[in-house]
Amino acid sequence: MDGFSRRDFLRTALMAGAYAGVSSLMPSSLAGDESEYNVLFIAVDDLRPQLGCYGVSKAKTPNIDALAASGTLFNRAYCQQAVCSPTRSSLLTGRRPDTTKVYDLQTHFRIALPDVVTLPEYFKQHGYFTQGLSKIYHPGFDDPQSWSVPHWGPTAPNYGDPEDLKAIREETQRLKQEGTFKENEVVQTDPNTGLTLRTKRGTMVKGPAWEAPDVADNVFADGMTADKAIECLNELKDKRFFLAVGFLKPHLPFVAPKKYYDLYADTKFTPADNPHLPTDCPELASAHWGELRAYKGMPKQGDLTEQQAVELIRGYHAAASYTDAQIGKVVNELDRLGLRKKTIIVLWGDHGWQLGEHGEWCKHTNFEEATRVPLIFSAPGQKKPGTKTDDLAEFVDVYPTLCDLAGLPIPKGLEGISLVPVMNDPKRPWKKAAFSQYPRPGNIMGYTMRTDRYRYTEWAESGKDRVSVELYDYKTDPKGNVSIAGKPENKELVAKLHKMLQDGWKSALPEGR
Ligand SMILES: [Ca+2]
Repeated sequence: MDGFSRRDFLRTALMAGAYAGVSSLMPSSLAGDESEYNVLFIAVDDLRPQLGCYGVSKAKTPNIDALAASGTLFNRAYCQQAVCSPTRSSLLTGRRPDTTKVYDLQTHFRIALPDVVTLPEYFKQHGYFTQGLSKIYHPGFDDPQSWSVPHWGPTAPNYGDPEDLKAIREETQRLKQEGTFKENEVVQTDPNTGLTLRTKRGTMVKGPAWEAPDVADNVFADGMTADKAIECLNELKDKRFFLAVGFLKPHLPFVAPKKYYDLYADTKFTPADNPHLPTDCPELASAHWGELRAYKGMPKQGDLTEQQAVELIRGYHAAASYTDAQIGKVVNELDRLGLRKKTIIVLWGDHGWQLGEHGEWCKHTNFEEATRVPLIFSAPGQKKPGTKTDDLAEFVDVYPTLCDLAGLPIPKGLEGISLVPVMNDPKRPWKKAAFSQYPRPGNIMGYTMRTDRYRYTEWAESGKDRVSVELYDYKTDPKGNVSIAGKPENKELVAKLHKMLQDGWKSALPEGR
């Protein structure tokens, strides 16, 4: 963020001496060559903080827990929009959805921001070798200029059971014969580069929502990705690298090798105890979890059975443990190669995930469970390894934080701030609020804001006065089960929070930032 925070951090770094010369005055083409630190950037799809290190004792995630024990865990980190492409576009450009204009899965950020320098691209400009593996940008919307070599993606089956794969093939064939199957379509490309800018989604034929075949890790995509990442680390070990490694689980379907389900064979899971919309919450807040309903055996409408809910929760944990094990392989290789002492690691799950809370499954809402995300930084020589902070953090902060940790100047135009001051002092006063948003059909946008104590949300149709409001007080209602926005005694509080939301993220920054 500024010279002070970086200097403050680097004073304690193992390699402080070697860093003294890195500053924003250095020609950008040389900065990476002079920088001491690599970056291992780990993106996990649909991972909420359902992890041991976040206090979830049932979760078996020893590798992510170990990473947290070596770094800083952000206990209250929030994505800017709880669905894949919008959150990834936001984090990777360091801009919020209202700037990227990516609110759906069909739009590339280069339509609104043709010249934006993405996070990996920025490191590339500073002499880093940047490489992306598996899901970093949303599938179909890669950004070739971000990478030194073409992006790599695994080719793997979605299921292990041949019967499940056969059923998908047969259903696809049937729809094609019937004439109702639609292929994914590219509807807009960049005339100069041919880059896909806008797509139209085709038919997706789904299998079961969970499966536990007795197969090796690398039969599926994430195991292949871990193998590839290990290969890349060996190739890149003498370069200054920014290696982005994406993992697909625990995204649906919860398909993981049986050994990860076996970890939970004796674990008793129970459905969420608040499986209903919060009291006095507007219907607009609900997303109705169409994503899950599309899987075989899931109800097309109405509730899940208790058994289904429990199996989904078990599957989510097993799929997260599978990814945790793959992350462990990659980090262990970094250790084995002796690269850990010069590699900054960041781990993030792209948005939260509702496991039945508020009657919701999946993401696509502005609720706490959909917007709260895991975020862990582990940097060599960091002042307070193994600390957790309750200071508010946002995904737009990842870009400037990595620049700050690597000693690169923080570019202009980013809409977040470096979290290095919090890594140095996890209890310091920090942002007053974290902001997220989610659109609904009919030109409606829901803006939400998490403060230390409250979540305040407004839903409104563009250009219209009518606004639906939600307010949760986590001090008196830790699960956010009752919206108290309409209570007469909260009129002044609602007015104050409304103003804070209107004033936006700049007004919520810490003093002096
Ligand atoms: Ca996702």
